[in-house]
Amino acid sequence: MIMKKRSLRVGLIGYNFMGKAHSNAWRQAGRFFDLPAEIEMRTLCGRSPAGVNAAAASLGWSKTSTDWREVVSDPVIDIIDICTPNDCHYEIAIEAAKHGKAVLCEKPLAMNVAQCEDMVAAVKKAGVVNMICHVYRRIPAMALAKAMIGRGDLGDRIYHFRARYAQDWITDPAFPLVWRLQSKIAGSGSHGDLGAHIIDLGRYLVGEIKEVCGLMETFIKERPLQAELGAGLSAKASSKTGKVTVDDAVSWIGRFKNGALANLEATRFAQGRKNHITVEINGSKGSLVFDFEDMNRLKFYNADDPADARGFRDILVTESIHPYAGAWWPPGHIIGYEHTFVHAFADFTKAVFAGKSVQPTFADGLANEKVLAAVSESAKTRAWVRV
Ligand code: SOE
Repeated sequence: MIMKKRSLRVGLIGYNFMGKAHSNAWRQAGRFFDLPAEIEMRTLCGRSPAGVNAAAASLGWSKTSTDWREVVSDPVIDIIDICTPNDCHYEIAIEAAKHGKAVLCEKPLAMNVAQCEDMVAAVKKAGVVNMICHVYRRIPAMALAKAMIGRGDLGDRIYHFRARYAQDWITDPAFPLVWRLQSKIAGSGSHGDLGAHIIDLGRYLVGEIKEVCGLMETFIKERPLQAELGAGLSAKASSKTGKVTVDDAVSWIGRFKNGALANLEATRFAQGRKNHITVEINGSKGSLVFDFEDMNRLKFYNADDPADARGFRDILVTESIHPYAGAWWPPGHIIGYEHTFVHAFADFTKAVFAGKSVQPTFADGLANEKVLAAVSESAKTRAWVRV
């Protein structure tokens, strides 16, 4: 369905850490990218009336609601953006699709493969544009890596995809049992929260994954219950305790359909690692290396360089010819975390206007979920599992 409107109205469900990142991106996308439609930040939705009103005032939303059903059925809204905890994605996305809204959903897409399948079927049936928020695909260095691999800079074979996503915000055993540590709300722990992102990068850069063999660990099995949620990922503990029902860390190896080997790790127990994503890809003619803490750079080794001058070259991905970079600042004036959301939302807005979904779609969310499920099964059964 091609949009005729010159203005697209957004309803955002959820206003914590991700809600803030999404609000910023909705505000910035049309200011830095040439979009075919104006974005109107119409309604912010959340459970607490005081919380949602305060968030709307500071983040720039015109209206508020405490009832997501009211927002998804509001005829003036074109786009529903879902930033809630994982257990709500399913119901909200399906209802939004039924009401003909374009849907943007945080990752992981849902709690399990069956839910993801239903969500893919719902957006397909409704013919609505859909996207899952794996924003790290839109780091200019990652988009450049994709282009370089596509044009053969690493050769005609990829041998290895190695990726690690490491954080340390729950290493203190006194850190409370927030929703991200409860399987009934989050589905899984570091696996779906962090691992999903690097699985998505692997599929984006190298291809589909065929089989996996993994292990998972929950280092701290009991924690104080949450008394109060704070800003960002912080929370206050109460005196009662409860069981941690998700993984703290996961490691796995696997094989892509094209024969490349996968080696991935996601953990929230890497002291000193705050939001550390590293990727290394080795091909028959070269390698690429990326580190999110230095996200404006991509390292490239070209085996065809003269033998006495071979080595990793350091590409500062801020030239106007680089993906997304031209929309921002002159070369060398670097960008950060929040820009990845702006890039995704600019592309999504263009897609909604054109009536064509843009990657990563809900189908990618489903494909990622199948890998997550296969790794979980492998960790449980201690065997290789086909995806
Ligand atoms: C918390 O671990 C978190 O906010 C994730 O939920 C995001 O997906 C990740 O990109 C940053 O860390």
